[in-house]
Amino acid sequence: MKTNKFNKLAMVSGVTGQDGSYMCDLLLSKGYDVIGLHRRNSTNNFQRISHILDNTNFKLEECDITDSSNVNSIISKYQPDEFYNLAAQSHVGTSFKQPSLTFEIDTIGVINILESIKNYSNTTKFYQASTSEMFGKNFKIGDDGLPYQDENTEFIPQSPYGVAKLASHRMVQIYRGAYGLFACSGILFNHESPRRGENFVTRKITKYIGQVVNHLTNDSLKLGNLSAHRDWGHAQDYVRAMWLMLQSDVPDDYVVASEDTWSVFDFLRMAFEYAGLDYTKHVEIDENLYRPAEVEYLRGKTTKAQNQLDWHPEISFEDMVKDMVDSDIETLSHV
Ligand code: NAP
Ligand code: F7E
Repeated sequence: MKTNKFNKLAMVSGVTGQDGSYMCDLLLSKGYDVIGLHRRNSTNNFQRISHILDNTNFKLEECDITDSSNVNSIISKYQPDEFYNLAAQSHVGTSFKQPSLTFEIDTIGVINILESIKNYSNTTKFYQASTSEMFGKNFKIGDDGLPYQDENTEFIPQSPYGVAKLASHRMVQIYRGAYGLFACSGILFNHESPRRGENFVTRKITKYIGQVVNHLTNDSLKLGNLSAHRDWGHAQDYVRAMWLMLQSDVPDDYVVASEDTWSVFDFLRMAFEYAGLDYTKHVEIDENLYRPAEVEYLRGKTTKAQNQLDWHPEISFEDMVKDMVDSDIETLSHV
């Protein structure tokens, strides 16, 4: 189906997630017809896409990427111009508790899509959501003496999630080299937004601030390791990089990052200060929230994406923190 034969057709898996929802917003704004793939849940979770459900260029289809027959029937039916695979078990902490499920979704699910594109729709351009978590403990030292990771840094993952994502990253390279598929991976560093899942650390902090400001909680905020450093950007900037990869002449892999790094503690302090709150009165360290293995330092170098895709982030770390705090204070004022 192409709802309008002049429009390009894009398929987005993980449409109920943070990135899937922003990707659909971007594609619809560019005039695409968009098919969003979601898996069946006992209750609908369309909060992030409620504003596009009535858009005539947007359609939802049920598809669990771990079911190859389901994936085959959807891809062979629509043969999309572009496929953005944003579906995953994306929580690193959860991947230690559910390693098999994480591998099933984050590796086997990707193979299902690649096989299906190869067999039924081999001109479809494919985007895979790879991750800085694949670098694990590894980094290089730059001319400025600071550690960083780029496309040539060796991957030494530290979590079941990182291993599963590295396996699918390599699979994308194999389908590109062996079968000539137009398949790209974005090695994306952490990106956040008001639509970020509530059990990732940034959103956990800003949602708590929204609850305190609106007098909805007397509980403390329990957190784990505050010393880890992350390269945090805004999801809206990052979905633009994904789209640019599929518009380029040659398929390739790209690091997408802000080139800056902050600790979890930095994020905590800045978010509380912006809301006019004293974090020392609210935060409690809970050893149970520490991970069995941690990635301590991430800072991406984006020279390749800047030079080859002309991609540059537009939203600063400080503005991203403010955006998330403002949004949670506003949303929770209506509760
Ligand atoms: P997210 O908010 O957790 O969204 C994940 C999406 O995947 C949800 O829509 C989820 O559906 C869907 N999903 C999970 N299992 C599925 C299955 N078996 N079949 C079909 N759909 C399934 O993640 P995100 O932050 O948007 O991230 C998007 C992608 O980028 C993920 O692959 C993630 O691993 C990767 N990534 C994220 C970051 C980041 O910082 N955000 C950085 C690097 C890479 P439900 O709503 O039903 O759970
Ligand atoms: O943890 C520490 C935690 O879960 C960030 C995913 O999008 O980015 C994300 O993975 C840091 C870690 O993100 C809590 O130990 C402390 O050091 O927000 P996070 P992540 O693990 O970096 C990568 C690039 C992805 O690809 C993933 O899909 O914060 N931390 N206290 C905590 N983390 C959580 N979740 N909850 C805490 O209470």
